[in-house]
Amino acid sequence: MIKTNAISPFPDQKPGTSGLRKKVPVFQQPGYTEAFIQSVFDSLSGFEGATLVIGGDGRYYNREVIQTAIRMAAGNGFGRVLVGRGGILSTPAASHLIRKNAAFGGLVLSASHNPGGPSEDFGIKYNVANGGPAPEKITDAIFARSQVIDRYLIADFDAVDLDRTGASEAGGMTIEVVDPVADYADLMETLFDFDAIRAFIAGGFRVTFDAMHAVTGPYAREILVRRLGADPDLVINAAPLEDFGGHHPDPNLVHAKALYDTMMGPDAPDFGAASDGDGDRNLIIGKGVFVTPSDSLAMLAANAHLAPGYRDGLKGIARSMPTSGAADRVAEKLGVEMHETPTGWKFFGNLLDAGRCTICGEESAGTGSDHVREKDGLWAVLLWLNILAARQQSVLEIVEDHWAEYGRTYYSRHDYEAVDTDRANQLMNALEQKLDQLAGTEADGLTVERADSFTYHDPIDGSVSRNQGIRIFFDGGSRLVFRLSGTGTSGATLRVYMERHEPDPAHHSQETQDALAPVILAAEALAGIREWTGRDAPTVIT
Ligand code: G16
Repeated sequence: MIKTNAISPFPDQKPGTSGLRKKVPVFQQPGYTEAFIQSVFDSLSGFEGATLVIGGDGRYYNREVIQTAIRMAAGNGFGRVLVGRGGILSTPAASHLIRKNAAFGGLVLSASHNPGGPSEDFGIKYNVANGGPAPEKITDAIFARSQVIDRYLIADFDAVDLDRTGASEAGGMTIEVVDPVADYADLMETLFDFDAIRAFIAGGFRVTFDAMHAVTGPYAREILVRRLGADPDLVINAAPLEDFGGHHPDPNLVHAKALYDTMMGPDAPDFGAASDGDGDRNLIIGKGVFVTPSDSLAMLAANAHLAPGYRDGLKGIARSMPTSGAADRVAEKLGVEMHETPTGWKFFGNLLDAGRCTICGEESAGTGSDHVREKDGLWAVLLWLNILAARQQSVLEIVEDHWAEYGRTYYSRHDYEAVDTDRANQLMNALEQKLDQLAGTEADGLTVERADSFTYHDPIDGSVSRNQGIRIFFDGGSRLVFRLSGTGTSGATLRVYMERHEPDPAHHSQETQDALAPVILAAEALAGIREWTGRDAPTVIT
């Protein structure tokens, strides 16, 4: 039986950089989750009888929302849902399932790298038929609908047993609980030379992977341990937990500090990596060397042809605007297109669909390719391993070779988290007001060459996205970017991105913050960060 339940709109259901992210108690308000899912369905058309993929990162409240989403899919007329066993699907695995099964779309339940638990974060994201996050025109429609929604449709049937794979019928719909790992692992085998990686590992190359008690544990065990022979004791925190063991499942130098310390220690394995809550981010650390995400994108792009899936070369490279220009130098050398998009993986979708780029990446620890339409943490790990196995070198050798050839781009991001929202907006407005007058002026020793607010013109569908961050370019090639995060759930997070290119190998071994000191000083001089935020120092430096 399908019920129509009356509901009132919630004012705060505007999807951010990657879907709707709120604290669990917000989602637990009566009707809140239902209102958002119904707003998603009401913004789509033509899904009668079609397939919907549903899965999440296993965080607190995942199972409850999955049951609701299944019943609402039936209530709204979907013909079939595919659900990951245990309610689990990593974000890239969900993207692959949508594509492989020609699904209409998918609901991905995740707040990514944000903490989980009864008073922590939850999230819902809608992905379209290409497997990628819904583009802005759909997220805008979802928000508009959420402001006037007055009812939701839900079928009435018993909770689905999420822990047993197999198909059942309920509410006029087929419900298939599927192995969350197998299809994804098989896809990875088509892209990478598993024999070479297995032989490399068997030859003594030691790999450690920190799943951060999040979704990638089962994927890492199947792929790295069972299929590639990595030491199971070095795949750590591999049991997914609803609260990620009380940590932030954010693979950066703050939240994956234990891995970093291991990799800098005397008995470090040869290769260390971590992934986030939903498995789309990656952290890469070689023995004694951290690879910044911006550098990782450039190095993966420069060497991708060594993996079977990319043997024919790249069609192009894309990066988000705040990501460093390191990959641009690779694109130039390869003679392929380089695209600069706003922050948000959704902006890569059109380029990938149109065959305008093969590899994409972001400074926020995301890298991926046209194999799915999401960034993909384990994919990045496997491409690194494939390159290492093919070149028979260490991470450090590959990094130093790359810098010697292309120069080193020093890069860092300073985050000021949970800042008062009004103050953060005022800081951005004040900067914006003076953009026109900045060229030629000096900021604590650096001269501004030009400054603007980034606008993206999508070359495929012609859409225009404005106000995507403030860029300040200095004489000599350094760059500063200011933006407010679209993924936080408390107050505002100010992100300040700094980069400086250094061509001379004699200057490639500076400490990053030292190398960027002039740009850091210029940021304070231009934006008055201390005064606006009331903070003396960033919350997180990556
Ligand atoms: C999401 C988006 C990414 C973005 C990141 C940070 O990642 O998919 O494209 O770079 O957020 O965004 P912001 O700077 O607005 O916080 P994830 O891994 O959180 O889904």
